[in-house]
Amino acid sequence: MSSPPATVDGFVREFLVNLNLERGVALSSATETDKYLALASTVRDYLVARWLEDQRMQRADQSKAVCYLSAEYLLGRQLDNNLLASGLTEIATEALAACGIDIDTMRAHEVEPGLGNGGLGRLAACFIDSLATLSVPSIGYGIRYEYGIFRQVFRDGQQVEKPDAWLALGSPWEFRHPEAAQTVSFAGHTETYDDDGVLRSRWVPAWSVRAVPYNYMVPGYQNGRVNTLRLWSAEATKAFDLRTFNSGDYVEAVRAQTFAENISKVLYPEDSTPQGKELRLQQQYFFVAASIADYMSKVLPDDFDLATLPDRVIFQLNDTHPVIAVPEMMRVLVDERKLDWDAAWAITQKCFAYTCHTLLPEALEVWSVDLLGRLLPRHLEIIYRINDEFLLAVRERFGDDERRLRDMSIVSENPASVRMAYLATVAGAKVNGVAELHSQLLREKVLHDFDEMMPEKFTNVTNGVTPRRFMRLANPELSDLITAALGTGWLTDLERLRELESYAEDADFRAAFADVKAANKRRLNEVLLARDGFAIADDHLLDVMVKRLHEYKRQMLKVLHIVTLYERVVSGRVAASDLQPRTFIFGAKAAPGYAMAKRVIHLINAVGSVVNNDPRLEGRLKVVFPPNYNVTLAERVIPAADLSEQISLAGKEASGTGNMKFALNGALTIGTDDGANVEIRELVGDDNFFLFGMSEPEVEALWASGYRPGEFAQADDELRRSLDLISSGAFSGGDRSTFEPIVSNLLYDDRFMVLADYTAYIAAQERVDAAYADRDGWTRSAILNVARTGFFSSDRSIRDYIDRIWHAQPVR
Ligand code: 9GP
Repeated sequence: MSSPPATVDGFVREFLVNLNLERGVALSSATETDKYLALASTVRDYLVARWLEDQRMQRADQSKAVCYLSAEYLLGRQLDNNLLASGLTEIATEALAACGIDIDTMRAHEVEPGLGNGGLGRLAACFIDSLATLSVPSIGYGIRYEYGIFRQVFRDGQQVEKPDAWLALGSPWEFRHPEAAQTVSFAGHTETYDDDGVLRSRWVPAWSVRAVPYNYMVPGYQNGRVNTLRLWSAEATKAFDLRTFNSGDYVEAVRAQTFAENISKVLYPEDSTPQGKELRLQQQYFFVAASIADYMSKVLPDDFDLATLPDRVIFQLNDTHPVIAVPEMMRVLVDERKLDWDAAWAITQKCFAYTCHTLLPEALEVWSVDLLGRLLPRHLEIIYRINDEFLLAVRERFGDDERRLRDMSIVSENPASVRMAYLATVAGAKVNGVAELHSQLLREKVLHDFDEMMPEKFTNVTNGVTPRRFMRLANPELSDLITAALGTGWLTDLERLRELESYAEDADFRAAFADVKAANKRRLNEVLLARDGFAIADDHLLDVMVKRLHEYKRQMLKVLHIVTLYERVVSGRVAASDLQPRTFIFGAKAAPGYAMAKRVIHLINAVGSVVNNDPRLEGRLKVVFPPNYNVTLAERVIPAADLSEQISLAGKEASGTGNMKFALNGALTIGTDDGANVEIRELVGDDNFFLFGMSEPEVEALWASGYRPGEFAQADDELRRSLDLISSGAFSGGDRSTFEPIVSNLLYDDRFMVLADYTAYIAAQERVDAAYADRDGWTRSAILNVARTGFFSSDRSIRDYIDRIWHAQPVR
């Protein structure tokens, strides 16, 4: 099969064929949706020949493949990315113009698939882009949620969640493959049986669903490679239970169908605490069981020697969500393929590797033995056996150290539960954290006993982001400026940005760089005006905090900064004219069940409406909080930012990836020594980064000595005034109760120690103001941020995974 001719005429022809034959409409009567869908089909047509060829090669090829198992992929819009990857952007723009269509309206028409919560899901999307760009044989496996991350709207300043019906207009980038469906079973019981003299166990499940795959193309950047993302959708095994239906009980028949389909109905909108437990475990098992069965049946020939499986595949576990794949692999090898336990375990231990993405204990998933036993009884048996054998090994190594045996046990008591991170650590060939500090803390704290026993398993791979989406597509003007300076090639070799260092000393380049930033602010304004009806002033420092709303990320510290500036002016201690004009942009979704996070959203909006409308500020401070922060909005906000807020409590943010995107787009960071901030600061230098706050050891020491937040409020007048102002009802129409829970939490509880870092944060913000007053100096620092952060390309992360964990090879 060959692709249509890569010319404007060829593209026009293909587009019209798709519009006429697939959509069944003429150009003159086509709606925007018709045109968008025909355009997407056209782009697909150009990619499909390569895709089929790559699939064929991957099947035929003996080289090792990476199966990336992730419950989330936060893909962002596809059209522009696929045009860029296939080198068709210009041709498509001209071809559409010839048909009287503006490509920007097509871009705007696309609904992004929000199949992830935040950083973890976006990282998975960056990684599959890099895997394709580096020509690594790989497949991404996940879930095709019918509803992605909820759409956030604000009502009276408070978050309201709306369903995200991203499939409503059709989904032109996917290919449904019912013929490749797998059956995934649940519940029931286990039994032993005599298999030709060998006593074996087997699982007799109670019910099953069909897992139907949808394939997405993942094109590499202009290298002709197209990998696959395979997302599973749950369907009832028989669409309608005919017998029940014929007997007249169609309600019951439909109920069965709904029950099955629920499994892939909705992305769990939780960032770091597992909830909705049973359905979530169903989702996890559903997609990993389907993926393993898919891989084993599609790729491996019938006579395959399973002992060599580790030479053919590595399953990368993206956080604990897919870890149930470990006992599933054991079940397949032992129960279905009839391997003995030791042989199966030796294979399994080489076929998995585990990435941990958190340090928060509540984000390390734990499943109750009761639930596991009900839903996956055979898997529970297998986990018990893995644990028994592991504890024997611990005993062999450390003797009867009861503390160690208790703390390292995969199955914990009271309440009886399975620690999935421990299971992954015991089973995985490698365990990695996602930034240097995070990996170090994993070894020293969260998984310390495991590190003592098997230090060779632990490694680090610092996260990265794809420069194709987050520089070339999000910031075309900066990309053009860089290309004018360095020539092409830097988008796939991001360390080349180093060559920009000398340009930081070139006044013309600095002026051009500043012009790009100004243009990006105008581009952001276009979006904000259209979307939310407001815009930011040109001369304001743009101070941005966009990420999930979580107490550990400390949006409250940012709020206290704003309230402090406001209080200084309204109390008359500072003249408004002495303020550095600033616009604060927030973007954040809170998990629907996370009350404190939702209160903070309410407070940000409330502070915004007071600050934005108080004439005493003379318009010098503005707070904007566009709802529904997503990848599409990130692509506009990040390139426009001057200041990137990365202010989590040290030791709590595993890595962050937003921090990298900002630095690569020339924003300066104000940040704590946390996650990948540490590496950003080391690379850009202290002069180009605003560091503040306690280090991780200081945090630990303060916590151990007994954190008394009230003492910090006593010691800092401005902090007390700001807290008092919030408590007084100044931002809640005089009602003192609305935000009282936030203030008392900060004063009496707060695990995330906002008040302890307040004074240092305010001082650092003053350094920001002073630095911004020298605009040319600021621009120099911004250029150095871009020049020195090429390390954070996800291509480099993938190379690190290849070298340190996968030992797979690119196949060109
Ligand atoms: O919180 C981490 C974030 O710091 C990291 O950048 C991201 C990707 O590695 O993963 C997040 N973790 C989770 O979402 C849950 O573990």
